[in-house]
Amino acid sequence: MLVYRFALEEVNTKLKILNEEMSFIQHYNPIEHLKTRLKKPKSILTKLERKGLDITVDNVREHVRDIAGVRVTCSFNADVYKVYELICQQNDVEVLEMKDYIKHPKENGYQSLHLIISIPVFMTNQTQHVPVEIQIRTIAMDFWASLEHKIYYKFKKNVPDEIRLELKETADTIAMLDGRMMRLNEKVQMIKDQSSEEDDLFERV
Ligand code: 0O2
Repeated sequence: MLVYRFALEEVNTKLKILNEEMSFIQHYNPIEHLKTRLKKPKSILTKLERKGLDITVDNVREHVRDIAGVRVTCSFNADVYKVYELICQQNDVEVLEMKDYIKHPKENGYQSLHLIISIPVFMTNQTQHVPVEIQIRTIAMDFWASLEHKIYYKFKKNVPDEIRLELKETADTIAMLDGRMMRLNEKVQMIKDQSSEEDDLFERV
């Protein structure tokens, strides 16, 4: 598990640096919050069983690519894609897989951008390329996802239809709210840009 912990720390530091650099240079930070987790051994075994695979080290390495997980929350969906772009631009990162549940939401309403990346971990006598799962979503959708996850496990995956429907409706409301907040932010940005252009003009006159 050690190598996964190292990979997790590397990705966490990388994302923190990118965010702080953007905040310093552009006075804007796309990441609101970062959270890391290492998958528990029991959950790793459950995942292998779910996939119908034998419990071997090779199968874990090849088929369980979310042992190291990072969750990134952003204010707006535009920031989610900005973070994705920043990750893709990193020379030492290879994006192995991307699932866009924002453009293609899941049936239950879940919206999030999922990446599996590979990052090199340099140790004393070897370099290992370690997979890390990165989930990027809005704060509002993260709130929904954490409640939905709890409900899913509370009902042992058999969520009653009435609750399933209500969850879908709340996910749709959140998607609508995310859209409105993003448009509002764009409007504010436009007004700010216009007023700074007017200030410039006034100074030159
Ligand atoms: P846990 O307990 O959170 O780790 P794969 O990993 O590719 O074999 P899958 O399900 O095809 O499996 O990958 P996907 O769709 O990218 O989902 C990976 C993770 O995203 C899940 O991990 C969840 O954490 C989260 N996720 C996916 N769908 C939903 C959803 O509908 N609701 C919520 N709340 N979270 C979701 P695990 O291993 O399933 O679970």
